[in-house]
Amino acid sequence: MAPGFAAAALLPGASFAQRALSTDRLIIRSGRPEDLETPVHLLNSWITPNDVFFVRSHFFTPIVDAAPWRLQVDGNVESVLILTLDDIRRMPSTTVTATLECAGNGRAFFEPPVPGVQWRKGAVGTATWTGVRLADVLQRARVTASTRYIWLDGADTGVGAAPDFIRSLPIEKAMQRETLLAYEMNGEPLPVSHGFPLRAIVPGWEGAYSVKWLTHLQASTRDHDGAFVQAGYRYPRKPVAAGALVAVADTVPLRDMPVKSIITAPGPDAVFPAGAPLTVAGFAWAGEAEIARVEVSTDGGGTWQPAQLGRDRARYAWRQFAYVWRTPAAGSHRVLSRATDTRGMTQPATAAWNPAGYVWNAVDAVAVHVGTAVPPRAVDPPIAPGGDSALLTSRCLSCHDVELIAQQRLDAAGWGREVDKMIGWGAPVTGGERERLIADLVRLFPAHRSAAP
Ligand code: HEC
Ligand SMILES: Nc1nc2c(c(=O)[nH]1)N[C@H]1C(S)=C(S)[C@@H](COP(=O)(O)O)O[C@H]1N2
Ligand SMILES: [Mo]
Repeated sequence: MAPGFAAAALLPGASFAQRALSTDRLIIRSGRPEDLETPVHLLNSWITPNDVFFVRSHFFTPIVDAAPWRLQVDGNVESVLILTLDDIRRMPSTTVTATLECAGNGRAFFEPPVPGVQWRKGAVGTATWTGVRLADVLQRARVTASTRYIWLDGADTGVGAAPDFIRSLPIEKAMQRETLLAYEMNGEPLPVSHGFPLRAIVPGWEGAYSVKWLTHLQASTRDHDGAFVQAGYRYPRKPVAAGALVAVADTVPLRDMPVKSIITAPGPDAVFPAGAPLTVAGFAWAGEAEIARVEVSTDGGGTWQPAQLGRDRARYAWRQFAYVWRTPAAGSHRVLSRATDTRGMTQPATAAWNPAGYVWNAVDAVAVHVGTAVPPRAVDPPIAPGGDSALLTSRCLSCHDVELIAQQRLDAAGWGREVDKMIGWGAPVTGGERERLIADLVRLFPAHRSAAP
């Protein structure tokens, strides 16, 4: 039986979609589970439309029927709450425009490569979210004074022996006015891929706090002990050497996101006629801080000019920026953007390497060609350079598609760690097969490729 169906059996009232969002406009990093990236040319408005908003889902997308669905609020509370969607819609509603970015956005740019979805620039978007304040729900349940964390769980369940996706939100952030349980995204009911019928929105913090398909909130005096709190979404306490292995004890949970900007136009390797002005545009955001300024360099970082910031703004939303380059000379140029936030932090020239490839926030750069053809580039070898592996087909493709494997850029040691992780999560690999499988992975998906475009 396909794992999707086994998982569905565990959760009455939910079925699991093979792929809930049918779109040919997003970059499919993984079709099953759904990891879909927005190509930068579609990031061209302050609000990102629902049908092009990136999707990041660890497991199969649950299709929840709104009628039997309930949100249960329990744990360290004086009155356990069980709310229907109508109960929630009858509470006072709040609307917040907030940017959501996956902690792994930009992972593909880290060297040496790190395992995980190889996002480039587009695991980020901004939407207007409508729902109720999480604080209002917690007050209704009369959360007791000793509560320090709210555990958030959704209707998705881990495949195989992989752990459930449960996140733990510190009570101070849970009580903030802008922290929502949202049922609408850009004025429409939440799309299935974005968490229908109810999701958390935790503005300013990395995306994984914004738990989708919410079913259960639990107030607790302690942090949750599951893998998505104690192992995932953590960042080294101190800078580490590139490529180092870091013990969990030397990490802290990721929360707020640092200052960052991306150039969305021109796209990579765009060609322009000589003699015409050229607009460099994009977005900048800074977690819980605001953007103070964005600068653009058209000479590879030698000099910087201020960009104009767009008028649209909200406390936790990105700012659009634009810079008109009036007199680009003929030739190829490296155009950069660099944002500074109200905390005084500026994007670094290169992001600090960390084993999970989180928070890539280096100054952004695109190559622009004026009055000239795109210079020929070395062509990367194709993702799957032919060949086959019966072992891979039979042992690795029951829980996810091959693309999640093919996009990695790992060496034998890196593949060994991945295979061991998958065995831990239930991949049926016997001792004798392990080495053959690693050899197949190294042969089929060589490490020394640049990340997929
Ligand atoms: C029992 C289910 C299961 C099997 C079988 C399985 N995987 Fe996975 N795999 C997962 C899950 C769950 C994820 C994580 C999905 C996520 O977090 O987005 C994952 C993710 C991955 C990733 C992405 C990087 C990462 O660590 O998140 C790679 C690479 C991968 N698997 C390789 C393999 C290989 C190679 C095999 C065969 C040995 C395999 N998988 C078999 C469940 C499985
Ligand atoms: N239940 C559940 N919620 C989840 C996830 C998930 O896998 N399961 N992924 C998280 C991550 S890692 C991110 S970045 C955001 C992405 O939200 P989106 O898919 O609406 O863009 O959802 C978060 N909420
Ligand atoms: Mo994420």
